[in-house]
Amino acid sequence: MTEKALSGVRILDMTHVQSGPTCTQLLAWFGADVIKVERPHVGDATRSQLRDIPDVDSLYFTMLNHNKRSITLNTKDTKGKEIFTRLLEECDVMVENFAPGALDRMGFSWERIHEINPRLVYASVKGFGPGPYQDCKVYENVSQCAGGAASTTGFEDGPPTVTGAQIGDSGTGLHLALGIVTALFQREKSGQGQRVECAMQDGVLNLCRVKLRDQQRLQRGPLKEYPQYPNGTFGESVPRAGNASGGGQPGWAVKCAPGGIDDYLYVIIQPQVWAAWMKTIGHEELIDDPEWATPEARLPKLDQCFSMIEEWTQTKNKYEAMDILNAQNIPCGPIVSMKELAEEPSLRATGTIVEVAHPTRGPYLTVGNPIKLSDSPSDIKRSPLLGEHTDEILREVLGFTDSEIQAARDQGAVGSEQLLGEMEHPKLSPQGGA
Ligand code: CAO
Repeated sequence: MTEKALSGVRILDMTHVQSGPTCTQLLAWFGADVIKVERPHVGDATRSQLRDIPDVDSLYFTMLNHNKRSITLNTKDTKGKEIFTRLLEECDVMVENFAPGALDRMGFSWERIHEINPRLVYASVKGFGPGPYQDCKVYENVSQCAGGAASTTGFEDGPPTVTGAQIGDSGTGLHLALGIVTALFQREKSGQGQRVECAMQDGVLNLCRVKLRDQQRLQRGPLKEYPQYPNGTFGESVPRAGNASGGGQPGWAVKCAPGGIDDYLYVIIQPQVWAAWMKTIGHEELIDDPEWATPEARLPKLDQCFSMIEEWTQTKNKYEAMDILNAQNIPCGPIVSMKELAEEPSLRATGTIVEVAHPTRGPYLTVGNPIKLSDSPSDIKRSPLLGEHTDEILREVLGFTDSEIQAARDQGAVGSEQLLGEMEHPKLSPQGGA
C-alpha cells in the first residue's frame, strides 16, 4: 500500500460538532492517525442530532468523522487526565473546538500542554479571536453573521441571509487544517510545536474578502456592477447584491425551461464574448452598437442585458443552454440541485461523492476528499462507533495491559461502549473499514 502524505502523524482529536471535525477528517484522509476522544456514553453531540434512523449515528456525525478511531475518555476524572496526558505525549497534534475556557477548566491550558509535549502542535477553533466577544460560544450561522457574510448575502429588499455552504464551520476547519500542516512543516526545522488558532469570524471574513474590497471602493463612488446602480441608492455599507457577480465581469442567474425551482443558469458577460452572446440570442444589431458594445456602455443597463439573455434561456433547459454557450467559450454554469449532485456520475467517478457502508445504518452517501493528491489518494472509511477503539488505542498507543484497561474502565475513566458495541453491532471487517 502507498504511504499516505501524513502517515506517521498522530492526532489527538478533541473536536466536536462541525468546525473541528471537518479539519481532522481532512487530515485523516491524508493519512494521519486521528484519535477522537469522546465523553463516555455521550460522545460527540452530533451522533444523536438530526437523526434519520433511531439509535443509529446520525448522518451529521458520520459525514464529518470518516477515517478516525474513537476512544471514550473522561478527561475530568483523575485517571482519565492521566491517560489524556499520556496521549498528549504520544501525539503530534492536538485539535479542539470547545467553548472558550473549557480545556483550561479541565487543567490543560496551552502552557501545560506545551510543557507535557513541547513538539506537539496545539490547534483550536473558537468563535471569535481576542477581543470583546472572545468568551462567546458560536455556531455556524452566528459566525456567518459576525464575519460579514449575512449582511452581504441576499437581495436588497430582503433580510440578511445565511448561505447553505458552511463557511463558518467547514470553512474554518479548512483554514485550521492548513495552519496545522504549516506548523508541522515548521516543526521539521525548529523541533518545536506551536499554537494554531483560528476564529470562525476571521475565517468567514477571509472568505468575504471581496466585500471588504467593495466597502473601500464604496467610499470613492457607487459600485457600478451592483444591481443598485444606476437607479438605486447606496448607503454607508456594502449592500446585498442579489446574484450579481463578485468579480470584475457582470453575472446573474437567469431562468431556464421548464421553469422549476432550480431551473436557472448563471451567466457571465465577458467582454470578449459579447458578439457571441448577441449572435446566440438573436440580437446581432447590438454587437457594434456604441450604446451596447462596450462594458462601460452596458453597465447602466445590465438588467436589460440579463432580461434579453433570459428571454433566450427560457426557451432551453439549463443543460441545453450550457452546451450551446460552452461551445462558444461563453462562461456559464447551471444551478445544480442537491438531488442532481447526489446522482451525478462524474462526481462518483472522481470520489467526490462516495457511497460508504456502515454496520448499523447501512450504505449512505458522503462527500469525499475534494483535495486530490496524486501520490496520496484518499480512501473513505466509515466513521467509528462510540468508543469502538478504546481498548485498541490504550493497548497499541499507550501499551496498557488488559488488567490496566479493565482498571481504567472500572474506575469510569474510559467508557464501556465497546462491550455494548460487541453485543449490539455486527462484526466489522478486519480492515476496520466499510
Ligand atoms: N470528558 C469530560 N468532559 C468533557 C469531555 C470529555 N471527554 N469532552 C468535553 N467535555 C466537557 C467540556 O469540558 C465542557 O465542560 P465545562 O463546560 O464544564 O468546562 C463540556 O463538555 C461542554 O463543552 P462545550 O462547552 O464546548 O460544549 P457546548 O455544547 O456547551 O457548546 C459549542 C458547543 C460548539 C457552542 C462550543 O463548543 C463552542 O463555542 N466552540 C467553539 C466554536 C466552534 O467550534 N463552533 C462550531 C460549532 S458547529 O456549528
